Amino acid sequence: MNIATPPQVSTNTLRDAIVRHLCYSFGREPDFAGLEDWRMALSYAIRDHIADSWFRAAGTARREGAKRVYYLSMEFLIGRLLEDGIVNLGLVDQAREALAALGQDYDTVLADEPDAALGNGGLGRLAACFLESLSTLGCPAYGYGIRYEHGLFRQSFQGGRQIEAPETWLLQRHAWEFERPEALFRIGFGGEIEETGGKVLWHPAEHVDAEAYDTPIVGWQGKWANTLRLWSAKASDPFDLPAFNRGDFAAAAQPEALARTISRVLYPDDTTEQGRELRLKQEFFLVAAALRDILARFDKEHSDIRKLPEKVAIQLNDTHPAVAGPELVRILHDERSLPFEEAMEIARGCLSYTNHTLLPEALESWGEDLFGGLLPRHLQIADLIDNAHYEANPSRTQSMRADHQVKMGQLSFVMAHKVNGVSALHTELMKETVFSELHRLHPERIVNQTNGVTPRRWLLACNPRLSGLITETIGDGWVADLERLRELEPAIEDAAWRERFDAAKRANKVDLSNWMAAEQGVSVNPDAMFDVQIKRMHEYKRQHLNILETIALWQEMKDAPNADWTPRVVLFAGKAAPGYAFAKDIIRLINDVAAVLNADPETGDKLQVLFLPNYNVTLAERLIPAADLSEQISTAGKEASGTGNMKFALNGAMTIGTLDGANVEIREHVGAENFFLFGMTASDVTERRKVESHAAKAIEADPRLARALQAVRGGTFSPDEVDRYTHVADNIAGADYFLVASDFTEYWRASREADAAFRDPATWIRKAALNTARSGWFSSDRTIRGYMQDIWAARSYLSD
Ligand code: NBG
Repeated sequence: MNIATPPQVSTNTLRDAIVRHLCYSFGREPDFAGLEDWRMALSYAIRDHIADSWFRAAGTARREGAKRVYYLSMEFLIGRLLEDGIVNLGLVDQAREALAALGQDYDTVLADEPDAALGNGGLGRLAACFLESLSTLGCPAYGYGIRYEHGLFRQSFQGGRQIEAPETWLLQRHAWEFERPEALFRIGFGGEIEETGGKVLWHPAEHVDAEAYDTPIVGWQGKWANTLRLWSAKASDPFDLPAFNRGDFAAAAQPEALARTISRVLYPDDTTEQGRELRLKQEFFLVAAALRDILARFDKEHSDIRKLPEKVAIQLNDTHPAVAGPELVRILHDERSLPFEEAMEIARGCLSYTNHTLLPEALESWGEDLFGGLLPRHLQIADLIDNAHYEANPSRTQSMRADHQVKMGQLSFVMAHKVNGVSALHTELMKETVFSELHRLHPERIVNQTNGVTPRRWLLACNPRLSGLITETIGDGWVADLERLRELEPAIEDAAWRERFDAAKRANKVDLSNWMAAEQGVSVNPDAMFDVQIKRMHEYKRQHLNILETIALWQEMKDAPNADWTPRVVLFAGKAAPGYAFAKDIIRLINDVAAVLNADPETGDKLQVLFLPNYNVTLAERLIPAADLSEQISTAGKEASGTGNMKFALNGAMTIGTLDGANVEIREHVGAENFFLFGMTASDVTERRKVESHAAKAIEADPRLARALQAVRGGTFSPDEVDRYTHVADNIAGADYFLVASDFTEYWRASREADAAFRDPATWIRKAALNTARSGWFSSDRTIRGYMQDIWAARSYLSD
């Protein structure tokens, strides 16, 4: 059970390993190697050490017959992995020096790695942080997902408009995965059901093969590594030879093309469903392959299937893998002959479900024709589950099978032994709204696990200046025990220390400014406040509130150009779902506003706006360490948690935000005086929506808002097409479901408070540093410990 730490690796050993891989894994002599060759060789040299941890961890788990945690997720937003591996193995100096000895620049080599964008946003990044924390904590675990050929689309702008291009991360060589042709499962769809002798058999009409690709995910100090297993779809019968011999080459290639469609694209949308049948196919493909794999591993180690819940914990990341309930019951009942009730109990003992949103349009529900056409036996089982649940709870009024639908939220709830929300507020709202009846029937089932982020990537690796200062001040114990950042508090009272904190932030801002000048051709003032809103584009996240306030500020600056304004650089980044027209219009509006403001000689040195294209994990790692102000301004009750909000606070940015999601807990931890709060609460929001013409009233009461809206409506930012944004202004002045108008006045007030605070550097720096010192609770290590204890009954196999 004792896990040895990996052997110390010297610069020379690492250098030799790089050269060896360059020559013998990639067939390149050093003199002829290009950047990608160096990156691949370094990655393989690092991967060797990760693989050693990985083998040791797998061996321990097997020997101990350990309970495994299985995290089923349609998204894993892992980003780049090379720096992550180097940092977690503690090999930064050695890698830098080894490359230098070979005439290569460390940062350039690292920057060559493609960013694996196998997710949309917070939900996918959370899954990635969780895998890293599971490894850091030594909890045996697998992430199961899909190996999308194309991750989230690549975004660029043309005339301010979002342009989508396919993401081609697999065209470059990918260093981290191991293909597992032996881990292959045949997955069926459609077909018939046969009932014979009291047995039910499903005969699918169509098959595809799921082939595994494994990526080891290493934890802090390389003590443990878990597996991310991604499934790729291959044709079961790759080639239709008779068709080929007839000369019909297109038909011959069809089975292959059809199958590959399943793992071709990640749905570029985290709130609505598109391409419905394909999406359901993807979900079942993931679930069916994962469950076969889980059971094969269980069968190797144990003989009594009734022990499954003691050895297997399966977490459903949102409802996307919810068909795991019926599929596991089908396997246990139809294939392994357990009585139906018992099959359901065993499945429920293994399964638990995380809800990530209350937005009604994001709660999956499938028409029974579609569902039953693709998964006929699962539809029957969903009915049986629903009936059994009704018989046990006759006071129930809502069925998961109402309106000819299969409601995946309710199905997940009924099939899970625990259901969790992702922040305290969100969990309470779940109990009061979407799951109120199920909560009444099963009051012990809903628990909260507030999200977290891994401090290895989101502080240690992405912000070496600040993390260096922290380690110098309190030692490096904080990396594995983030709450120890509290030990910084005495140092924060020391003016000289605060200056060093500030110098780190300023240097990060200079780096970002230089990068933006080089990449975007825009020079910004590094002494201005860097005010950052980065996240998916959505009306509930209210990027339009931010740009309206920016417009109002610009108008006031023009009224009094010589007043003592706090200079601001307002930065945005984020992708809009290709079918979400309003969100795309907001991107264009922001770009149009940026063009006008940045060219204004009166204000251009005080107020600049920039929308950075193609937001991804790598861009977040660049922006967050350089931020002064973190914009977390969603309509209260809509953002389940947020995790970007945690990354900013940890890196010493102040938050301007509403009482929504995890903002509530961030404010409690960092202190109300170190957080710019504004806006309505979730219950205010519900009440305000009932007020007739609430938006018109808010606009009438605030001339600043009226003037800013008038500029949007009147074509100030679209002189070539005056009415381009009339509908945006109408939306805000009309129904205004997300209460942009009603929260504007308070948001303006809080923004000016932020301006005033920023003009007093001593106070600002102290507040910013306190944000860092008090964000320790938002480590995903804390979150994962919570899941291990309250949901999975899983343990750590590390000895210390
Ligand atoms: C998102 C929420 C975020 C939350 C992440 C991770 C979905 C469906 N939900 O607020 O919008 O932080 O999940 O829990 O993507």
